[in-house]
Amino acid sequence: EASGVFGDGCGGAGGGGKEGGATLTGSGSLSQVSGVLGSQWGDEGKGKLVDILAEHFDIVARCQGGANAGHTIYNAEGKKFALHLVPSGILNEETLCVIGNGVVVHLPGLFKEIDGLESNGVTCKGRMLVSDRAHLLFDFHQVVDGLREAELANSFIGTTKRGIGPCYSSKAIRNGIRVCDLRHMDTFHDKLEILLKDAALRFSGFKYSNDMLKEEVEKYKRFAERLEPYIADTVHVMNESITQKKKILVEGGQATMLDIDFGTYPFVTSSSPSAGGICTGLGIAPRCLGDLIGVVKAYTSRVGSGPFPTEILGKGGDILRTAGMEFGTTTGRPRRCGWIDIVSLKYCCQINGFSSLNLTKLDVLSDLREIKLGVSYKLPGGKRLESFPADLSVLEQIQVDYEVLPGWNTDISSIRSYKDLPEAARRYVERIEELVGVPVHYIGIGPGRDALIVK
Ligand code: 2SA
Ligand code: GDP
Ligand code: MG
Repeated sequence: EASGVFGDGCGGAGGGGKEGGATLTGSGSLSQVSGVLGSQWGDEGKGKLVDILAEHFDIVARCQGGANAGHTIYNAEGKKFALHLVPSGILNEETLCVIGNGVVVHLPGLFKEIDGLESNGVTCKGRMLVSDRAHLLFDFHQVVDGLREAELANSFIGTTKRGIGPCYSSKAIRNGIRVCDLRHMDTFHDKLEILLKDAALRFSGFKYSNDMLKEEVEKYKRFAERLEPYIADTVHVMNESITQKKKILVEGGQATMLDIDFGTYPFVTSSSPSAGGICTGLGIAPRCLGDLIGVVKAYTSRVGSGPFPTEILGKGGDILRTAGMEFGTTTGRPRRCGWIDIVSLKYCCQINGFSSLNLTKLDVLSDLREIKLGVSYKLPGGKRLESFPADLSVLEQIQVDYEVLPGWNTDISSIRSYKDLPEAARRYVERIEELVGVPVHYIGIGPGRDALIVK
């Protein structure tokens, strides 16, 4: 039968081997290939939505980034899991998890994560595939990440120091080492030596010895054996799955405002966390993409340096950070906090074409008397900006116009139905929908799996 991905296997509502999800979507079932993407500067709560939706999908796949991501999820018993490379579908026993070609894979970290999950009763073997085209991220990439940050001194990016930029640099400059190279250990030593030599030539602080290199190669021989059952041509697997009408949910890491092209460059990550990254990072054709859900926090956070127009400095920011427990899932760094930014959110909606939004952490705003929404940017002379500026010097000058709405001053964390939310909370949600022009289908009112209102 298989008419291929250009036959009737692509797109469409529902589709797939898995039934429904209707009760979870607020407007019928999600498309055969759907995605959950960050629409601020990360940590919007993508992992939680992916974990919740996973039971309606056959596959949950990561397409970009690496162990810089930190997705915190809770299982049915309320046990906490912090995932970095393993997709957030792993807690759902029937889900196949895929680490796509666009991901950069640090094997020591991946095995540590797998061990941690397995010791907590979550099986990974037989349930997870790693693309043979994915690039390997080595310990030395992490060292180089740190050296680059140190070299930048006061203009440091505030990376997670997980080696992400250096590994994508190796990929772009075309001497990277891929997962499929683990099947050719005879040439592995020489390939790795080229990378280490490069790093030593560039950074006087970077040293390596032949013994270290040999040791690393021996380690990777063991890793190669351990990884073998996970290695697959995931491009083929994804496209065969589409033909077989299986349902695929793509889990974004980071967010559009950290996108290498669309984010606040150079204060961005080195991958494409926006919609385009799904196609390049998994080998899925654009016409196969269906519903993309933008995850947006009811306020905004950013970790690392770079422009943040609606940031609240001082005590106000501390209140949100404490109430929202805004500390990095990977590094533990305190996150900068501020009001929701409608200008950047609209920009993210344009780029990604979100079909709906998941507004998360609405509960965190419950104690505030007033809530602000950044609705437009203007230049010092008063001229309004039409779009999100590329130029950081412009972003530094802009002033944000705010709309102020009343708070609701009551605990909403046990509410499960939209109509039961206080009127002021509903007004806030509906104002966001009005300003952005995209419906909010999901509202997060707590970290737990059940703390979700479907509108
Ligand atoms: P990198 O390490 O090269 O990707 O850093 C470049 C920028 O991207 C930001 N970035 C993130 N921002 C928010 N959350 C991320 N994941 C972790 C989390 C972060 C943590 O879930 O909390 O634990 O600190 C993430 N990953 C990358 C980073 O802060 C830089 O601004
Ligand atoms: P991700 O990187 O987008 O997956 O987000 P993180 O897991 O890094 O950060 C989101 C944090 O907020 C996690 O600790 C979640 O458990 C938590 N969280 C997610 N949704 C909600 C919500 O609706 N309310 C509250 N209070 N916490 C939430
Ligand atoms: Mg995170």
